[in-house]
Amino acid sequence: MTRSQKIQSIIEARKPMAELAAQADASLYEIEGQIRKFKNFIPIFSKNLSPEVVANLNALNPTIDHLLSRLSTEKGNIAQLKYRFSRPTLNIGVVGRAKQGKSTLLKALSGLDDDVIPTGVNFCTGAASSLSNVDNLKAGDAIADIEFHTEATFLRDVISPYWRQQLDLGVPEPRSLEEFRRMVLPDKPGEKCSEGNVGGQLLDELRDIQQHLPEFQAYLRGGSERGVPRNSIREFVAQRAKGEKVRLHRWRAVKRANIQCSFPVQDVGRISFVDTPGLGQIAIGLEDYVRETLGGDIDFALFIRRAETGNQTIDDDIRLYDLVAKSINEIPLEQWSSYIINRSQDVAGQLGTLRQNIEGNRHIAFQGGVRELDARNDEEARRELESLLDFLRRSFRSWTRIFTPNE
Ligand SMILES: Nc1nc2c(ncn2[C@@H]2O[C@H](COP(=O)(O)OP(=O)(O)O)[C@@H](O)[C@H]2O)c(=O)[nH]1
Ligand SMILES: [Mg+2]
Repeated sequence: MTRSQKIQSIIEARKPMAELAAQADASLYEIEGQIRKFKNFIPIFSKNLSPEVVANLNALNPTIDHLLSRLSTEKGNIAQLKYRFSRPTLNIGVVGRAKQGKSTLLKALSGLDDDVIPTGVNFCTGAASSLSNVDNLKAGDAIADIEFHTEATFLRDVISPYWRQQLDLGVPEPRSLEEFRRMVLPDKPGEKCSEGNVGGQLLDELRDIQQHLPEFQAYLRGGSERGVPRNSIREFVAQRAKGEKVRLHRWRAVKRANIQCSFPVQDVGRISFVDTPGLGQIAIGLEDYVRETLGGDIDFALFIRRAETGNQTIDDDIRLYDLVAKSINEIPLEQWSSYIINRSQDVAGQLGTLRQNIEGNRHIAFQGGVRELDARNDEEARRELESLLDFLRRSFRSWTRIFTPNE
């Protein structure tokens, strides 16, 4: 079976689940309607009933409201599943801290170059982007739709998180962009800052955003710019221009880039990769995206971390895992993730400890396995994609259990 056939078979295998989700959605809608009807009848029939019965019926109201609110949450979850299962592409996302080789791995898997998937020594990916393989472009070509923040979403998603971090800045959170632009930020975090050294880094980053606001402010108009050609994509998504010397700032205004490309790698079929900037102390606003949206955007998460000498603690991995897990309620993250240790020649001996720490931790689990590869080795990366597809083909079959837990 060719790779694109495998991908197609995964996409087909989940269509019945989209149908089950639609049926579940219809049932919930019906139940909700009946409960509302009952609630509305109480005052109408009360006229003919004894005060005691009326009091008993009215006492049911809080329970009814609670039920209705639970139903509404449940409907939201089901809608997310329906969307996920009826998607015409297989979406694979990379998650990890900055500089772990996320973009490098996606480059190897797709065959795309740095114009479309920027990588670099200096925090290169700025904005989250999805890269979809289409067949109406020349191999290697790409064209992007860039979605921008409005002033309001920029304040909410990018600026506000800095005030949620207890930096004790001594200035109130800005209510408008103009207020942010004119605000005098302190030289260092206040005494009540509970973030330690990180507090100073965060404040520097906030100051950096403020200083460079003139370079991207004009883009904070919402909507999207369509048809951005291949050679301009980097200006919207990367933190550095090619060669990594010149800093770029437009990515700050970008909510997301949707890039259509023709992957130079043969036979990848209807696949989409989602590249995310590094999560960690920096780029805190991105955490909201990961927690709220990522589970809807991707079918499978590849956690990736570079093997390094020294520190093999996994606190950050656990934090990231929890964040991604929250983005979808119905399917445990364990079922749609694997952990990749990005190995390089120089630290081969260190892998054991990291692997033990990951595999030995009860809080995190990866049914796709804990795997080792060199993200810069195209052959190895592509072999990994092959085993991932085989895993997905096996595992999607068992997912119908979400809707029929007793079988
Ligand atoms: N030595 C070494 N460098 C790597 C490895 N993987 C990626 N890099 C380099 O590390 C830098 C960061 O990689 P990138 O893919 O941009 O990381 P991302 O921030 O996770 O997307 C780049 O300069 C890569 O060439 C690896 O396994 N070993
Ligand atoms: Mg990157």
